[in-house]
Amino acid sequence: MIAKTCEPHTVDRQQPYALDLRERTFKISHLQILDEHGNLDAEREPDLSTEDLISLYRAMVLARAVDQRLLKLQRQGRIGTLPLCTGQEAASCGPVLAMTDKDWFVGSYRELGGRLMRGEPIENGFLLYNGYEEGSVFPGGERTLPVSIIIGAQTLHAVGIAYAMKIRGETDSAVVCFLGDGATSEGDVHEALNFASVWQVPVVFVCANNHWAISLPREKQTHSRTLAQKAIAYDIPGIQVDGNDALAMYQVTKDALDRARAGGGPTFVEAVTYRLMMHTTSDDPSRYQPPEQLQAWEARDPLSRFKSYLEAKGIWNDERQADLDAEIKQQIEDAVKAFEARKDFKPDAPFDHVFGTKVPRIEEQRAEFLDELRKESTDA
Ligand SMILES: Cc1ncc(C[n+]2csc(CCOP(=O)(O)OP(=O)(O)O)c2C)c(N)n1
Ligand SMILES: [Mg+2]
Repeated sequence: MIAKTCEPHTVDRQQPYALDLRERTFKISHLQILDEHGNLDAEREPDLSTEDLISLYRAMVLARAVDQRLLKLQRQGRIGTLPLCTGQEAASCGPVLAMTDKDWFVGSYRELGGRLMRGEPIENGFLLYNGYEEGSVFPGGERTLPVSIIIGAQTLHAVGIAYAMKIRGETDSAVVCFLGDGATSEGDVHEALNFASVWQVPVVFVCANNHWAISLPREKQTHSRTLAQKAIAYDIPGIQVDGNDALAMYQVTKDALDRARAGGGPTFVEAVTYRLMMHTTSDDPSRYQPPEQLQAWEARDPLSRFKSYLEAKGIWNDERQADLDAEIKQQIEDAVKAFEARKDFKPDAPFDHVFGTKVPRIEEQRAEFLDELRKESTDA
């Protein structure tokens, strides 16, 4: 069989032959609506109600407070290892405001704010990072996938879900999939992008470029000047957004979701943000993070700029802030109490979830594990 050569319409046969990469013709657009001082690009201000704006701010403040409380609990030995999300609140809360309950949230582990906005109880974080399986489920959370620690793997799940939607003819829902900058070096992500485009499925990838993959700086992990440009190879629109600007994150996700639901296919959003705390509680960023870089990003905090914006609109003030802080403090304390009062820990629960049905080899391992545990408690 003679294969027909198929030339993409973007190939310009008049271009002089050259291997010089300095001539790059693609362009990546960048969206920012609220700058780091809270100044607004009024022409691009999203059409959001006061209620929506306050719920967005509340979610970001709550996420910050829960994150800091989780860190303290870990340092006191009351909880296990966990990743911190401080600084990245806008990158997940903005997108979640644009989502409906019918949309699927497929996340990594850096989207605490977005998860809380999806209705996940605060207690879930405490449970999850203390080894309770129950921390991965919640009533009404059927379309919110559990935290994925396997870098990039969730992007395949997202595309699979979106493909199922397409087959079923669902046109009122789409998938928002979160990943990190480091994940773009995983094969899974490229397979996911490839099939998302081949099948033209309704998925929005939100890639949080927080400048680090543990201690590896973004520029040592990829030579691409932007992460958004990676989408071009798959013929997926790729855009860079100020990931600390909750309004821009909301707007870009809304536009991408509208496009996806209308059959327009996938979008790849690079949310430029920064991890203000350690990678996880077992990491010490002072060993690799330039202090001036941290300071520069502290000044671009997503919370303070959003607060300034609300104040300028006349819908926020110190009194409301004090009320919110007190309410959140109480809410977190209640969740800690509920979590620490639980006595129903089932140490062999992970064995329940390896396969859907019982498998002899897993059951042997369960028995061995429980036996070891019994021995340890009798020795103690
Ligand atoms: C497949 C896989 N490889 C390696 C790891 C170990 N690991 C955990 S977090 C991480 C860095 C991920 O960086 P990035 O995607 O930028 O996400 P971030 O942690 O910055 O949110 C790595 C390599 C893992 N969890 N999964
Ligand atoms: Mg990263």
